[in-house]
This record gives sequence, structure tokens and C-alpha cells, in this order.
Amino acid sequence: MSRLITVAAAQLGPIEREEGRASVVGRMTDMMRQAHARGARLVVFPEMALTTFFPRWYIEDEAELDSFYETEMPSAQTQPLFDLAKELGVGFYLGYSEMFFDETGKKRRFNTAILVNQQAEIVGKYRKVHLPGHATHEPEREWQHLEKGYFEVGDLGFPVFRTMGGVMGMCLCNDRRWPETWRVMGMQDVDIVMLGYNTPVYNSIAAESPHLRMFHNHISMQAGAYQNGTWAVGTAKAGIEGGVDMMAGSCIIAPTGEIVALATTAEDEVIVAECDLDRGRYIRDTVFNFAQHRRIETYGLITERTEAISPPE
Ligand code: CDT
Repeated sequence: MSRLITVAAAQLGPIEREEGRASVVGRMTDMMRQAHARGARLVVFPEMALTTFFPRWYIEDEAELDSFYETEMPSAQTQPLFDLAKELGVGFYLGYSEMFFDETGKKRRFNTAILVNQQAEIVGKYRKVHLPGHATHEPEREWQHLEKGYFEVGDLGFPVFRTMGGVMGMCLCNDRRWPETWRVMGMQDVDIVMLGYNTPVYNSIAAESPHLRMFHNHISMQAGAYQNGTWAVGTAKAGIEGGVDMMAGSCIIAPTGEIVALATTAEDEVIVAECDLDRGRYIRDTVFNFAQHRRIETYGLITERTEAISPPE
């Protein structure tokens, strides 16, 4: 029996600092309706989809910083997304900033994504592992990237979830650049890896052309998809946001590594593809048949060492 699911990436154009959750959720529900009208049963929204990408600013005021995080999910403001998902029978991936107080009373903050099924139930949660940028204010930068200051490293690993007819995995933005992210989910026979991203078009600390930045965006996801025989859906927050040009290029990638749908704007835009979850089976059974070909006795350094160490001269 074929395992087909039509999937959408719902790219968001810029969200300015003053734009409220109600307005953003309205944009997202509009796109969910568009995606559904084009046959989608699963919609992937960006990283930090409910707010502007606030780590670009050094925010000293704790209350102001807290205002960018969600303390409950769903909340009154995000409930319309869940209501519409249930009405339409559409699942979704949502990236947002999560804050809560743990049992010791400590404030915890994570860069989080959830997976919601077609009955509007939260069936999966992921907290970003690879936090890029820096932890403290670096005034010499044209803009900040304070993810290391504003979030803890995710504590849930890279779990996958059997739902909506397949094995679903999640990661967030910078995670896509790390082969380990993909392999850990590949080791769990993942069928679709969903991810949202917020990536500046320009590198604030090194010379890199926009073309090269987009190349790295796509090659990371295409390689991850192919090497694990999985679909990948990458959804951007795009356009000029908070004065910073954010990369578009949202895409749906087949297990062959081919981009089968690609956004053409840097605005709110829905792209759709029908995904045969068995498309990657031949890859997982042949060139990347892990059981036959992986040589784990030679991979120890990957988990024993963090940094690269040159051999002695
Ligand atoms: N959000 C996120 O992870 N963005 C990073 C930008 C890195 S620049 C410090 C990315 O890898 O796209």
C-alpha cells in the first residue's frame, strides 16, 4: 500500500517586533487554508514562527525578553491554529520560543518545535540542540545572534514520532547543517524531517555571498535527506525583518536529494508537494543500507570528541 501525504511549507515573510501574535496567527491560518486547498495534510511553519527573530537584539529588560516566549501551548493566542487544524484535518509543525518554571522554580528557556496531528493533538516536541551565535552582548557586530544567551541546549535529543502515516522527525535551523542531526533521525528510520529556519542573507562576521549562503542552506538539507533516504521540508522566515535581510528559499526535498518544491518570494508563501514516504526505501535498502554498510567500530571519535584535533607534526 502506498504511503502518500501531501505536505506544505508555509514560509513567513517578516514579522516586525511590534506585530502581535493575533496578526501572525492570522497570517498562518490563512496559509493553512491555502495549503489545505492545495491538498496538504501537513503544514510546516518556520522556527520562532510567532514572533520576530529577537536574538538579533541584546535585550536587557527581563520582562521584555520574556514577552517573546510562550508559557503555554496552545494558548488563547495560538488556539486558532489548533482549531483550524482540527476543522481541516491538517497536521502542523510549529517553531516557537518556550519558557517555563521547572520543579525547582528555575526559569527554563528553549528554542522549541512541536508536531501537531490531524486531530490537533500535540504528538511530538523537539528542543533545538545546536544553538548558534554567542551568549553575551557583542556590540561590534552589526546585529546580534544571542541564541546561546537566550536558550538552553535542547534536552530531548532527536526523537521521531510515528504519526500521520509515517515516521516524523524535527529539528531547527542551525541543526540542519550538522550531519549528526540527520543521522540520529536516520537511525530511527525517519520518513520526513521538518525544520524551520531564520537565517540572515549576509554573514555578519565573515565575507560570504548571498548565493553561497543559499547554496549552504540547500546543500545541507539535500545531503541530509539523501544520505538518510528521507524527505526534508525546510521553511524560512524571510524578507527584511528588524532591518536584517532574512533568507527565503523554503523547499521540499525528496529522499533522492532533489528539491521538488521551492519558494520564489521572500514573503508569506505556501509551497506544496505530494510525498511518497516509500520513495527513499530503495536508498535505505541499497547504498545507505545501514545494517549492511555502517562501520560503527570506526566512528568512535564522533561521540568521544567535540573539537577537531590535528595529529602531531
Ligand atoms: N536560527 C539559526 O539557527 N540561524 C543560523 C544562523 C547562524 S549565524 C550565527 C543558521 O544556521 O542558519
